[in-house]
Amino acid sequence: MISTEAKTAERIQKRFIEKFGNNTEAKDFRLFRSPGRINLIGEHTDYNNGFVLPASVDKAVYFAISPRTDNQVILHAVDLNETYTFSVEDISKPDQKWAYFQLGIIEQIYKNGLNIGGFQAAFGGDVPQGAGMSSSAALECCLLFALNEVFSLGLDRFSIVKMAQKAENEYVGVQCGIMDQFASGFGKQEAVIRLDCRSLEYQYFPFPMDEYLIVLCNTLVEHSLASSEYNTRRLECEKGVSILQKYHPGIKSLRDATPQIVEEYKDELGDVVYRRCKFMTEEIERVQIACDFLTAGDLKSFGKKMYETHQGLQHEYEVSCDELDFLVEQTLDDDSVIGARMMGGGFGGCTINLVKKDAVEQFEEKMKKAYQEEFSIDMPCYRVRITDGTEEIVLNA
Ligand code: GAF
Repeated sequence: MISTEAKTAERIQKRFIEKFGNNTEAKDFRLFRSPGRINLIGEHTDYNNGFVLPASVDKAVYFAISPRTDNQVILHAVDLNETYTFSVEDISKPDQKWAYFQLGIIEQIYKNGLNIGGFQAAFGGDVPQGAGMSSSAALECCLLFALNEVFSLGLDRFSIVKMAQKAENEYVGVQCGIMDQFASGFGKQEAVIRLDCRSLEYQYFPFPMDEYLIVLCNTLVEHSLASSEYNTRRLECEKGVSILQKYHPGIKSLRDATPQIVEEYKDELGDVVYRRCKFMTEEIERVQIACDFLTAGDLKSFGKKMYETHQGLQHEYEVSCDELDFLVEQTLDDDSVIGARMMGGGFGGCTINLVKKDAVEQFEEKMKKAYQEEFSIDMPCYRVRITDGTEEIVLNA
């Protein structure tokens, strides 16, 4: 673990000790880490049963936790300095929205016929919120992984990520796909994960970081359309499936269609649904092509695919926004950037950029200046490293 990560972990552990250190159960606490994620290519493809190419990064959520002898749960949100206490059997929705993720996890434990006792936990981390880096998936995976260890629930990693996704769908109420939880749970140092979101088969591809670095530019905006439009896109894709299915009964999701099939039924799909289906079928194919470029060590061609993805997300899938488009546009005449696009659900969050290592400082300076001039916002940039997924950690004394 590099020093910035260790510092964040230490901060959470220290807070746990300050808060709970004088009760007898606290001395046996354990510390867990779940990372946020990036996604190189394959956006909105997860809920269409397609392919994605995410990786877990060195910005993470940490949980320091110990079981209690009673049935109380005490959750301390370090970064908010707020505490929520409840009985482990009571999973009704609290006023504190931040506790939905944890309660959603406890609900999933019950729904799977498992049981836990009371526990106390301090949690927090450095995954920027609203940046499209999956801070919520990290939170869910971290707590479930921790409870699985502490209460010996016997869950494997697949069950953990699937239950974490369900917590988000059923308790938090966000109809996300599986990508974020999978990336947080299955991340591997210096590798991206090609995940088949239908079968959950996955393959790691080494991602070379010797010549280029991954830099995220955080727009710091989160337009209110994000969640409503996300659900609308899902419905539009389903509508496309129901039309194509009439002619090709084997099409159960857009994963089973091709750009050629979509083209054939363009008129019947109608303008909007046609454009959603066009983007989606092309994007699913693009992930496969991009992986071939990775295997061939051709990062420049890989980067070109990222630009194509952005074009599609901007014009056909329509989930981008002015701030994201502006940032991608700034890179078009920059020789030090070989790929850039918006990342995640859209309507704000970050762009992901592949930038020549020796030009990163200049790149960041230029982007910050341009963004400041255009939007009067002091934009943060993050150089991310690809790390392992959810794990237990022990800090040196
Ligand atoms: C969000 C969702 F949570 C993911 O499941 C995925 O659909 C992503 O948007 C878009 O690719 O992060």
